[in-house]
Amino acid sequence: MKKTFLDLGMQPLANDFSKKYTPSSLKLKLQFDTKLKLAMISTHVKKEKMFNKSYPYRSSKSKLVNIMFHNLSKKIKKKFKPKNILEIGCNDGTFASKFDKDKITCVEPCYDVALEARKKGLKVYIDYFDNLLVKKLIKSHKKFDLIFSANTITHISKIKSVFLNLARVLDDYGTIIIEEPSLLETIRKNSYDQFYNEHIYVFSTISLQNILKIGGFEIYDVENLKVHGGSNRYYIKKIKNKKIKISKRFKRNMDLERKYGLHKFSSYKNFSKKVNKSKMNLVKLIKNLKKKNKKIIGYGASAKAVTILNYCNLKEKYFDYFYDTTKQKIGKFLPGTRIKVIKYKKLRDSNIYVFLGAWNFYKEILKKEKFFYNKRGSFITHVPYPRIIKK
Ligand code: JHZ
Repeated sequence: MKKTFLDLGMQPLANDFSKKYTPSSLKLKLQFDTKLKLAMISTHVKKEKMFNKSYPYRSSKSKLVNIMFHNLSKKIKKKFKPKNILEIGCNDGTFASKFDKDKITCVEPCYDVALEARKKGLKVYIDYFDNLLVKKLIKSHKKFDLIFSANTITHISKIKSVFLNLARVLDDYGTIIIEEPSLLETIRKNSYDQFYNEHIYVFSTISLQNILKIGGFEIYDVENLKVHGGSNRYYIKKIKNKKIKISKRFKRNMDLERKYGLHKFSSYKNFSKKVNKSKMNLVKLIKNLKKKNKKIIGYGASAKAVTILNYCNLKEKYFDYFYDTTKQKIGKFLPGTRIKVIKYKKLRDSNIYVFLGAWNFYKEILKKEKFFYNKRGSFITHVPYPRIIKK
């Protein structure tokens, strides 16, 4: 049974950056599946509408993501010594390019992004990871001994079939490593903006373990990561593979999540109350600044920022523009608003207020904007509660 716990109102497709104004036409509610203990969105958009030629997100844009992938690739080479790797959702090849090109096969459905990965010399199937592609992979490849996927599995609606397919292409003694936003961190940070049309699910260790059982898998280790506002890196094996032991870290994560009540609907109702309060306080903060004629801009036209602005109905009346470094977003409207995304310039004017659309890269941004911060320029964030940050 699915029980609704939060209504995020009308939302646009969070990555639908366009030169034309696109209204928010998607009803977005958050639900809890009482059987799988899984948090998810209520309306699932067709994958072709979300992940296509014009998809703007590029993983290479963040220094932190680059460093994390570099460190992980070193660890994988040392610990697993993989001979045949599959990456699902390789984006522009930021992770895959850290490996020998003949050892890794990639899957990426967004055409332009996939071409960028191919330009790096990678073997990329421009396809969705579905039954058809899995048939192709089985025909032309040996089974994979390591499968990696970052921020992709939660984007696939047919979650059970994903793991059934993974069971078909993974060697019996192989490992799957997936990175996804952490539900526990989402709740702790009150970062409700982790839920939008692309994030169909936000996993807890508890819910992922329940889903995995369906494909004959189990988690054997979990690492907590700071990236993307708090993510988990799950290490997964086939249940029948008894060579690998279940780590203490996995058990600790499960215990902590139970302590926070992630297996109980009442916890989601509490989260919902906190989110409503956060919305009220952010709206108040922004409106007060506007009453004082302050200029407010956004920094980082992230999918998360789109979700916040649409949920709080804080649009062009309040924000002059959003800065972003992504070529594919510049000159376009932030989805569901008439706020223009413009090419990023170093912050100079310390009288303006800068809303952190990319709050998850706060440390990286602070380093870049030392001048602004040292001149007592003001940032605004909603995480973990709405406030102004200044030196
Ligand atoms: P960022 C995307 O979400 C979409 P988003 C996707 N669904 C997902 O799961 C995660 O990524 C992984 C810009 N920026 O990474 C770049 C600057 O301009 O938080 C991005 O447009 N200057 C696949 O969109 C945006 O901010 C900077 O200094 O929520 C950040 O988006 C930095 C650091 C970023 O992901």
